[in-house]
Amino acid sequence: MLPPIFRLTFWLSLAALTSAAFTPARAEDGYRLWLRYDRITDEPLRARYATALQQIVLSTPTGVDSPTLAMAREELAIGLRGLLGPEVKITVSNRSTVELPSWAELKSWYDKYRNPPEFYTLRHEPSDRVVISSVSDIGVLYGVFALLRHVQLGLPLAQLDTTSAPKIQRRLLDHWDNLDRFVERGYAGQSLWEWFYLPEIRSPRYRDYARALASVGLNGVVLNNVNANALILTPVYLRKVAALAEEFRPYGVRVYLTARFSAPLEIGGLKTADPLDPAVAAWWKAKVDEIYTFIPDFGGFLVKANSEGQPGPQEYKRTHADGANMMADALAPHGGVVMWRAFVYGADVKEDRVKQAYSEFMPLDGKFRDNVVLQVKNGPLDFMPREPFSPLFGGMKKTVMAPELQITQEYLGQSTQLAYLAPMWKEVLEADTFASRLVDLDNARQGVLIASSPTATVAHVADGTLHQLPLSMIVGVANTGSDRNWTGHPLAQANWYAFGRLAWDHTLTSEQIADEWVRLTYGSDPKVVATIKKILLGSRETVVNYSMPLGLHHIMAEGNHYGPGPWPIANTTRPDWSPPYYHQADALGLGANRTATGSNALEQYAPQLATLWGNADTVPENLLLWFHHIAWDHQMKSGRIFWDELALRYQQGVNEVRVIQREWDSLKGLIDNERFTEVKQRLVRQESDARDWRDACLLYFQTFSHRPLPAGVEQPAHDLDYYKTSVIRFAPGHPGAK
Ligand code: BDP
Repeated sequence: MLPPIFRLTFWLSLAALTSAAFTPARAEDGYRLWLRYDRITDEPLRARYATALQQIVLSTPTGVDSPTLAMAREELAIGLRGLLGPEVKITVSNRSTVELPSWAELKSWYDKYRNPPEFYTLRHEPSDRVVISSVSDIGVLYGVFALLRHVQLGLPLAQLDTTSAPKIQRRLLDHWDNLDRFVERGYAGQSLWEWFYLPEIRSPRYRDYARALASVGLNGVVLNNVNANALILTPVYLRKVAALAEEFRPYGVRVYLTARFSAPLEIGGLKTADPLDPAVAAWWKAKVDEIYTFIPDFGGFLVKANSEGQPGPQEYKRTHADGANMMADALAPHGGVVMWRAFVYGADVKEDRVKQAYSEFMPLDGKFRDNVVLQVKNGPLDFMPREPFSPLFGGMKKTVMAPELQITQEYLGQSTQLAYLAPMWKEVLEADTFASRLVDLDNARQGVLIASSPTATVAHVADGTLHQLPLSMIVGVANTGSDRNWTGHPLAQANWYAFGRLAWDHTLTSEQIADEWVRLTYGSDPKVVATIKKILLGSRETVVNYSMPLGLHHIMAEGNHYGPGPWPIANTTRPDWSPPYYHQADALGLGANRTATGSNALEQYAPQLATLWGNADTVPENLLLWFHHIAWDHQMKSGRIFWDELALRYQQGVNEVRVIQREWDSLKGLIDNERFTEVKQRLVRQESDARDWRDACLLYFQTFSHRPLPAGVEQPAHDLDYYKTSVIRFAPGHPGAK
């Protein structure tokens, strides 16, 4: 097999060859993602770049070459050759001739602000040299990707000079991948990890995957499913994990694993997994020491405990903190962390499910070790198309919290429908928790390395600035798989890209990220850029409109979570898995009353928010049914009654898909036929799915409202029974699909 660098080169040069030689008819399969490096067609621009970029200096304190710098040089050489043509002289040096803060000074910033040295500085010198510097090799690699992005986007050279540092330290993808390569809630084929063939046989995709991660600044990956199998912790699998870690390492990507809490019983021969039992703690310590002999830079464990049937400390009458701290103590000497998930809710608990995580974890604030991160889904329920932010972000003050976002579109049309998720994530990251302001304003004003806004948004919790905690992390549940284009839906690549860019810098806007991604992926034709951007930016709201508008949630089909299913689930022992638990439809109206007269989930938010959201007239309309039971004839802001508004929102969602279809059709001939057709076909399916959502939900809710559909809403194609009995079988990504 070719050494990795050549595999990469071979793959890229093949791509360049096919693109140059067979432009009109080439098979455009999407494999190259946003790293295409096609020749710049604007000749004056290309010539300007070619002159300015004749010499590139990669500058680090040591100036010594390394595997990471080798990747950086290779990437630059391939990228600039593809984009500009002539060969570029690339050197590694320890001398930066431009005026930079001293290395020592830069390093002290990092020590002060706790960020690892991953920043980069780009300088274009008058002598037509570009210097990319950092205190670390990985920082230089990030700088290389930034330079290539700059050129790909055709930005002016005058704007090249920048310093950029990640706002969040650990920026991770979580894979819900099983050892048999089934991906739970994965819609892009099988797992990328070929466990059977590892460690000897290594797919070139491993490097390409890590390269894609590094290109957007992601630096960690949890390889396996939160519904974990303890076998991953046995030496046979650790050797395989070590092989993946080796492939990823030059790209600055560290490997993490999920740890099954009952592993001491399953693979350790112990009789208990009680975290306070010394033998259990000793077993984990030995296991962790062993892991580090295989993977010296192992990142740590992710744990789903006492949730949806997963084992945990509560089986031994211990707290989540007892469990997390026991593992954290084993990892601490090696610099590893424990990500403990807050996604817990009990089968027997009577409390409103959306309140349970807060009730469970708030009393534990301050009880976790420094190297424990509480991993909190963005909303209090479960990745719905729209949720308010989880109240834990505003509540806990002494616990490091990592927002967990879902890149894979479990509840937003999976890989069949289009939903660009950056606007959803921004909504959460920018939400003001109204938590007490602890930000050091003076530092914020001066420092480029900490957030400049004094508000207490979820982003300020995530980047650690709000409570000045020593660690910061953000996590996205991956949407990648073995499909040739990585993500199934060609436009879902934008979500992978957007997650990485936001993890690096949460102040970027959805629009900026969409603009970048479209240009990198489809080229800079103004009509193509404007059209795809417009389609992307509105797409998440469109899915909300035709599936769960006005704050509706959890009304999807049972099990596969794909289509509509607002009716009760037959024979379930879990009322909290049945949609009426959430929508509470009755003769009076619709929606969950979470005000003081209902479950009072509002009490978990800051008083300012509880007041604002506790009133049906002041709560944002898009969260109305999350917090209120609304009468069918309630007057809405539009002047319509609620029932009519609801019906028209569903119709609006369908209409918007039709607009997207027309806009996409206008791109025929302007982009390659392969990706054009793939998206076009998916949009046909999306329009039909949107009608199903509208019809099934309105017919079902109509059995309570007893009102006619207002003018402008199309009549359903079938009766309610048809939708109730149309069960989708063998849907992808559904564990235990039948
Ligand atoms: C739910 C998924 C389930 C996951 C669970 C989790 O349906 O497959 O195991 O989240 O996050 O959304 O643990």
